[in-house]
Amino acid sequence: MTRTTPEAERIVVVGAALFDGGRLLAARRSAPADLAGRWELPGGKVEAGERPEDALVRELREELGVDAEPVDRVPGTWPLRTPYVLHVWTARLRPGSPLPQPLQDHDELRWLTPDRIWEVDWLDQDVPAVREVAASIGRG
Ligand code: 9L3
Ligand code: MG
Repeated sequence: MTRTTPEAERIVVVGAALFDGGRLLAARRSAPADLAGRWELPGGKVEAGERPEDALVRELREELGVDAEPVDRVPGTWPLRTPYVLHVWTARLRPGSPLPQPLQDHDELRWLTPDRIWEVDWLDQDVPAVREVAASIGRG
């Protein structure tokens, strides 16, 4: 039987939809082994007592070495491995280029133009979120 995790028991993972000149940033996971080689919206777990926007800024600094500014929550909650759920925020990069940081989650980054968004092998879990993000670009 499948069941959805009650809201109070969920742990939110925040992912970033980072845009630059109309391109979306995708990050290739290097760990854990079952996710390695698949692409995701970079981010991570919100810690106890932390605001999701603050978690996003912290994760992007840790993982990509950049300073980012959260803009808007993309509507939707997508299930990950229990008890995690994915929320996505659009974010703006402050000056500086993202680079995978040593001993973090990624080994490659790619900026995707809208016509190339589906050319990378997104994590299954991220596909519906990326679809929503892609639609929101279309809506402007
Ligand atoms: N996860 C899935 N999609 C994403 C992110 C940022 C994370 N866009 C999954 C992978 C891990 C869990 O959430 O199983 C926690 O992520 P992290 O803290 O290892 O980045
Ligand atoms: Mg992460």
